[in-house]
Amino acid sequence: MNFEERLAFLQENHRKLIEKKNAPIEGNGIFERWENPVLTAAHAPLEWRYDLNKATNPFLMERIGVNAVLNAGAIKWKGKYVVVARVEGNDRKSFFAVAESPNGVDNFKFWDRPITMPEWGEPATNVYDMRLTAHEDGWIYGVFCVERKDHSQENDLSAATAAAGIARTKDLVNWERLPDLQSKSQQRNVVLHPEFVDGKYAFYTRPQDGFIDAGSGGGIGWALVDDIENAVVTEEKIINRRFYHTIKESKNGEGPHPIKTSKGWLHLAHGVRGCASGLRYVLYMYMTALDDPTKVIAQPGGYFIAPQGEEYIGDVMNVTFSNGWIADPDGKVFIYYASSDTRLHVATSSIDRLVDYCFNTPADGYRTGLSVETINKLIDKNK
Ligand code: BGC
Ligand code: BMA
Repeated sequence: MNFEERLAFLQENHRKLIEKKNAPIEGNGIFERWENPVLTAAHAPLEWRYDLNKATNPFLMERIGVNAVLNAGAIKWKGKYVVVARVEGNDRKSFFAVAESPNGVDNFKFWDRPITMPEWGEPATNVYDMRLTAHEDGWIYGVFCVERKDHSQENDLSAATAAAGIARTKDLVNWERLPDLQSKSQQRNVVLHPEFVDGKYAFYTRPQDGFIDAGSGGGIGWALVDDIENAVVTEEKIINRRFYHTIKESKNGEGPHPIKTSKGWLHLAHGVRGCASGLRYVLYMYMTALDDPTKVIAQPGGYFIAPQGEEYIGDVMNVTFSNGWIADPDGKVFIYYASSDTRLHVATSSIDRLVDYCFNTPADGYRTGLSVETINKLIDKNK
């Protein structure tokens, strides 16, 4: 193909991919997965990847590769379904980029440029997994993981530190960076609660012993912060614990901020267990009380979404991860989850179904005997 033919070929394929219609797949009744991923590396605009000038790129070769589009924050904004995705280049550096869709399930299109995130402190080696919160203070916040080299261990090339970066915006284009959340431990999966609690900003945290190990961290934490422009964790209480021989034995973390329902705060989180093939990441749900977002009132046992089919395959196998969902005024819920750190999918459900799921799915009994007892109860009921 000559330059012009190749350009037409690339543009046509890109347009077809973006405009591809999506369709729901009937499943377990709790949610519907949709057939096609909503964002992949191939959705990245051609202008980000190709020098489109014939004089400087006569072979029309890709100059900058995009490796994956994954873990996206999500928000309904000006009537559009908007995600802030983690886009990862072939160089393993990830950054944030906004994509929008008219219907939440297909036609996701990236805005012209990725987000230029201002730095705070030592410039980050990597940033990822932004949680978006339209806070009652009027700002849209993005809280994300900031990874830097751990300079206390220069001989270990993989030694790193994780902290929660905080930025805010009114238009999703211009971001004001605030100081990182100050905390005794390293932090990943930090999420800002949308409402003030006791007049303070409230964060879901995930204290960890080191860069990878949640260790003695205990689970998903909660901390109240006086000043968002100088956010310091003084007290942290664990609100959703990890347990032996469950889907969240080794780690867990809050997903997007919880959705407020008439029955309580509806939470989406991820749980991790270690096995011979590595870490397995699945999604689970729980609910907390409206008058006390730290009090768990429902904890369905087991996972809500786990990898299935092609979702198993990718850069980091056996991973489903979510940091974004959108609840429409009519109660429809769009859950954006990534598979195997490679692509972004959508599953849809409703607030009523998810609340029903949380209250009526048996809790984990923590031992096999109780699992059998629970099944027998259901069989008796069905007799
Ligand atoms: C990766 C993340 C991962 C984290 C912990 C980072 O370097 O970019 O995707 O969650 O390490 O394994
Ligand atoms: C984590 C997350 C994600 C990622 C997952 C699996 O720690 O923060 O970025 O999806 O690991 O690699």
